[in-house]
Parts: sequence; structure tokens; C-alpha cells
Amino acid sequence: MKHRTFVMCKPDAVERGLVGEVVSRLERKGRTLVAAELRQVDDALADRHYAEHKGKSFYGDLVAFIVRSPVFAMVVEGPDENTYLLVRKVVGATKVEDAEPGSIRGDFATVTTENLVHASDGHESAAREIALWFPGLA
Ligand code: FUP
Repeated sequence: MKHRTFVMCKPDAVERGLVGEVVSRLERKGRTLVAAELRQVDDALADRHYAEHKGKSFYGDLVAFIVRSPVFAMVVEGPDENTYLLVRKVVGATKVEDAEPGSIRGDFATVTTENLVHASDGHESAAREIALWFPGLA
């Protein structure tokens, strides 16, 4: 049984030409692509994707950032049940000062507000985000 999770190279990663680096690191760690698409996010999709952050101080900046230029949205899968956890390790901690060297954010992110990659943080959010971004996959 394969386990899937949702990952997205945010606008900064696409702008900086880091999509290949992100995909390569995930693939080297045994995650394989199930679906992938370069997509311009609109306000409606941004709103649904970041619904849990509505009302927070950084919400407006978050939405403005994600619609700035195209993102590279992906579904990846791996053999282990907690594949989302392993992906988040490869991605690194949210805050730029906490992201360890060796992780994607640790090696490339320069500020927390533009931290290159989004990755689902649990089984439920993975299922919700896969259905939101790739409804045909379900
Ligand atoms: P993560 O799951 O690591 O992407 O982090 P969160 O879902 O907690 O946050 C989503 C995004 O909000 C982060 F990628 C960056 C932004 N954010 C801030 O700008 N400031 C904060 O204090 C927390 C998050």
C-alpha cells in the first residue's frame, strides 16, 4: 500500500529555479511523483488551501505571496504510512531560523514568509489538499 501526500513548490521556488532541486531531493529519498502541474493560483484556491490560517496576522501576506506567480503542485507517494512526515523532514522547519542545514528550507530559504515549499502536515490535510488540488486523482 502506497501513501500519498501533497507538496507544492511555492512562487519563490519556481522563480529561483529550485523546482528540480526540490523534486530531486524528494525522489532521492524514495518519494515518487503521482501528479504534478505548474499552476497560477487564484484567490479562491488560495483561500481554500490556507483556510486554517484565516484570521492570523500573516494571512493577507500569505495569500498575496501564493498568487504572485505560478506554483508547482505535486502529489508524491512512498511506501511508508507516515510518508507526509518524512517529506516534512526533507522540507525542514517552518521558521527560517529553525530549519536545519540539509533540509530544503535549511539550505535555501532566507525568510520565513518565503520558505519555498508547502507539504501537508498530516493524513487528513494530505487527503484534503490532494482532493483540492487534484480532484481527478481521488
Ligand atoms: P508549514 O506547515 O511548515 O508550511 O507551516 P504553517 O502551515 O504553519 O504556515 C504556513 C505558512 O505561513 C508558512 F509556510 C509561512 C507562513 N507563516 C508566516 O509567515 N509566519 C508565521 O509565523 C507562520 C507561518
